[in-house]
Amino acid sequence: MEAQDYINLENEFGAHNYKPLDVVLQRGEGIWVWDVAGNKYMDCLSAYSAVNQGHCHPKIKGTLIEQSQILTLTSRAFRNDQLGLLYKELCALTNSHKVLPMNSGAEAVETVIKAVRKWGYQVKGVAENKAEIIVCENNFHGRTITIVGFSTDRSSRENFGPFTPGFKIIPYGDSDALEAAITPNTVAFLAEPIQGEAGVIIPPDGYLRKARSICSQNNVVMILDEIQTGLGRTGKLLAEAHEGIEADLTLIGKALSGGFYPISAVLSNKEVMDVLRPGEHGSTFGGNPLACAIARTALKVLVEEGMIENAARMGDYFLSNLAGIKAPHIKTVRGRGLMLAVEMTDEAGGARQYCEQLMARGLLCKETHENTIRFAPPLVITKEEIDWALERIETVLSSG
Ligand code: IF1
Repeated sequence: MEAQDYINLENEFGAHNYKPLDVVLQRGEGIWVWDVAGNKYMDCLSAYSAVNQGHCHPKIKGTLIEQSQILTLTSRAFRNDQLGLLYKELCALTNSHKVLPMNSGAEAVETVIKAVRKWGYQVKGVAENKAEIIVCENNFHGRTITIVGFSTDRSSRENFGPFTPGFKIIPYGDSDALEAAITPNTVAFLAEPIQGEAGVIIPPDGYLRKARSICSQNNVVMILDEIQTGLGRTGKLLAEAHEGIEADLTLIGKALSGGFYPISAVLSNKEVMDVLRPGEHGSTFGGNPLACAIARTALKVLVEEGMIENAARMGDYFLSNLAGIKAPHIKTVRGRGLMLAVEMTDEAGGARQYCEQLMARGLLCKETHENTIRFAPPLVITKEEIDWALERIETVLSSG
């Protein structure tokens, strides 16, 4: 079968909820992937940051094979010998007190919504069904009904209502707006440290620190969604560290899987988690021994192999060189660590065509919204490989 045959199968039998680039991948190793015809590409998307450790990392693969031959799933009706160890290692690494494992990012978000609402009623003393959660414009937290209900993106929410009430939307990066939006019924503030889907939007310096103190002063739970920014992507283990703060609840997912097996987690720095009692929340696959074993190795290689420091160093290098590209249609370049974006002007004719041209030259990346191209390679990328990417990016962006 050739690429077009696979594409035809997807088009005929699959839901059309994506518009992927027409590259059919078959194999991956580190930052590189190969299509069914054997063409090689540099992956500058990393499965939306779920393969920070690089494709098919040998140690994570080893754990997958080993654990899959011993025990894969017990459900939480019974205990397993991997879950407690993952808890302990995650808490030590992130300075958290409690962990709640789920499978997807959206499930982790749903989990904290439940937890902070119950905390609001039982601990803060909010009247029944009155809890409010403050969220930000242009947020992206996942695809469930509740989550898209507080999205401001038309295609995410249009025609999917009615939605869950109890959310208040404020501008991102504006701590005064946060302060003004808080009422006695406010239980939590939920934000991304850097907005990913919105186009790698980095808030003003000091924003998260200010938000942290506003939340503390008002007895509001601060929730940071680090599903995309976490686990080394921005050059720190968690992006909150850039501002020297700790959220009360931190969500991680994506790269916790090492790119192998979905797992997400809620990290709790406060005893909010203790309000959840047996029978109130869970998931069949949440905390399964295969996912836990893989996550333990995924975290271990991230730290032991210096991927976080590499993301910081290589991110600086990538960003300063992107900023040096002279092309008429580049509007701005921004990034932190290896979460980078080039925003093109309205006259450029859309980011998609640039992604297609880069694909033709062996570099895979993805547009977000109309005009922004995102670059987020696995954190194992080297300087020489970034130079290779920059050559192609410069050629393509200069051609428009
Ligand atoms: C898709 C973007 C990335 C996330 C944050 C929660 C979730 C995500 C901050 C939900 C998921 C994804 C999902 C993916 C596209 C994608 C994305 F383009 F939307 F912005 F990563 F860059 N919080 N992000 O970024 O996690 O339930 O998917 O595990 O195709 O929808 P999930």
